[in-house]
Amino acid sequence: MSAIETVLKEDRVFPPSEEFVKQANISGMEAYKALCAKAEQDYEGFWRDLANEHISWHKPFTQVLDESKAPFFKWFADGELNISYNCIDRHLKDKADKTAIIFEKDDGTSEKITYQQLHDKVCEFANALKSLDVQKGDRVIIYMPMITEAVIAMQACARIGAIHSVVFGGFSAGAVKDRIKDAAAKVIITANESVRGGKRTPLKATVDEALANGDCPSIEKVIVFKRTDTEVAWTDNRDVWWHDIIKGQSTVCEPEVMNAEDTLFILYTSGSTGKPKGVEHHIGGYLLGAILSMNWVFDYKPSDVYWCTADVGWITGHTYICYGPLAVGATQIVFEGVPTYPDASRFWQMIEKHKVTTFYTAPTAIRSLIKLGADLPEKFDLSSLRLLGSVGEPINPEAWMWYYEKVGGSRCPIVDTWWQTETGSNMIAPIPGAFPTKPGSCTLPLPGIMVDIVDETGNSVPNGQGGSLVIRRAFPSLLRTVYNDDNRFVSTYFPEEFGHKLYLAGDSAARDEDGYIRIMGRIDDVLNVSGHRLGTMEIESALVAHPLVAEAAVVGKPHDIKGEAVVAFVMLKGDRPVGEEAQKIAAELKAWVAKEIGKIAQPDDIRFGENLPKTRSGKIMRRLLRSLAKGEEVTQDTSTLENPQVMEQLSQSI
Ligand code: 7RM
Repeated sequence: MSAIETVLKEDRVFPPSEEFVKQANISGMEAYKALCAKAEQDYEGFWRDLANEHISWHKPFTQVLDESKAPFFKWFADGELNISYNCIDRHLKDKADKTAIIFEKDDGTSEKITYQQLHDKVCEFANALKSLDVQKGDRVIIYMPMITEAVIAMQACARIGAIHSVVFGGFSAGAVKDRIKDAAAKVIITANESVRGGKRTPLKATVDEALANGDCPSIEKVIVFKRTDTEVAWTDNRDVWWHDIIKGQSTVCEPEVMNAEDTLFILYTSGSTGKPKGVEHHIGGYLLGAILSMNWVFDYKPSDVYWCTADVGWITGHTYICYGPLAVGATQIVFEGVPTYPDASRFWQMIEKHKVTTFYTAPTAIRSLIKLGADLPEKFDLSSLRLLGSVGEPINPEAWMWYYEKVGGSRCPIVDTWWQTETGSNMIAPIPGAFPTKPGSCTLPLPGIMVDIVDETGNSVPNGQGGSLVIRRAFPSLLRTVYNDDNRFVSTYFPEEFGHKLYLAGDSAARDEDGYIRIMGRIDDVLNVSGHRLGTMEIESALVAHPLVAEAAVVGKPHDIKGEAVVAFVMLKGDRPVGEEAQKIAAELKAWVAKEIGKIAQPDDIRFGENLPKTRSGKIMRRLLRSLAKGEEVTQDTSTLENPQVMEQLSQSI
């Protein structure tokens, strides 16, 4: 059976229960089809009505979509709003005392804050930022643990019109430095330490390292939140404590009136070439995507206790922690810890404790929890759950079934949500009160999202055939550009090969006989390790920056828990190392990559060859390396190789 046939053979179908359908925001397939039909017939009218219904505008827009500079699209371009007002202030008249955030610390204690308290804290911090001369349009880096203050910092930036760029707390000094420089950020917000899984990570020291040697001249201030009692090195005139700068600040800060097309944030993500790209999202369209998916996909109800386990360092944490849940006025959990601490029942224990109704996590977490304790969920009362979500990578049918039966009690629909940093919000996902679901399929596109699967010429492929996933029309939450690099935006996402007209997602996919979509994986050199996006080029650049390394090629291989694991093929400048020497250098290179990029990029497997397999024209044969990484018998003809003897060397793990 071909890969596509294997993927499409799934025939288990799970319709939502009658009870779920009855209470759903969108009930039944007809309701879904009616929305799709409206989008087909009157695309602009469809988005106009939704934007008017769901967003509180300071000044209403008159123009819906401006395509005059395509693919640089504008949405609601003359509208004015503030996203922090939409996430907080507009709830105060009837939900001031409703819990906005339940913060669960690593140690298992928790604290709640109401919408009124969130308002006051965001205003205080926004005023503090202003006192440091942070102005509309300035870039602010946020390098924080998963604590309420990370959300407060993001909301405060949005409130005063500063552009935030959150850097995941697991990234190294080198990665922090690259992002500060690309964004020319004025301020960085961090904490002395983060606390996860009982372990502390020194964030402030990493910031110091990034800023050392005057490498980041744009940075004027470092704001440090005191998460633990650990002392940190201090640079007077540059470093300020969070608790000091909020002292005496007013709890009122008028939201800055922003244009719908002003930039909300930049979030760096890996691509197939070069350094990470600064994906740029603008306020109005992004907010609409976040709200609609909360209602359509997460079937949001005011009584929900919503929990997305992502980190705010990724897009999922932006849209489904910082903005989406707050924009609809939800009560949500912000979790500082990890799923396996103090043990593998942490998630289930927290669902019982906080009576979580809506739970959104990643397949890699589900797979690791199955491995560590498949029977643990039944020890807890998970009856509060009514909806489960999955994001970040394809979910294998076995993990889907376990999630459905053991966690959801065969009662909760699973929304397998396909989307990307670039799309801002869910694109292909079940509408849980309308669609029957199938394990491993993200099902059908949301209303108004013109998804297609095409061949090299841009023509749709028939059901059952694989192709490249594209989106045929611009939609509000799509990225607007790559920060400082309009050319890269066009060539990556609206390439020439499709006449600059189709948004190219970079994934391959296929539809089954019902039109249900299955994502097969990336078509470019991007790996997905535990749901984290990593460019093979980035890891290769880090490796060749090591003094011993002459050349390196990185590929992925399938991994039970992580989805994909990183395999690096390395040629040293000196002789090919063997035995203990090889082990020592491999360990050194792993540590090096962790330091250059972050632990998530560390190769699982390093193999040394006296060369890499190349064609006679000098191209590294990646397809061959992928076979070697998987431990497959290499059936390809290697006779055209410049250096066939290296195949034997590179087939061995050390
Ligand atoms: C949200 C997020 C995007 C890439 C994307 C895919 C993969 C994400 C799914 C998925 C299969 C899914 N943003 N991906 N969700 N593959 N099914 N439900 O993950 O920018 O970090 O990554 O992740 O390859 O292109 S991301």
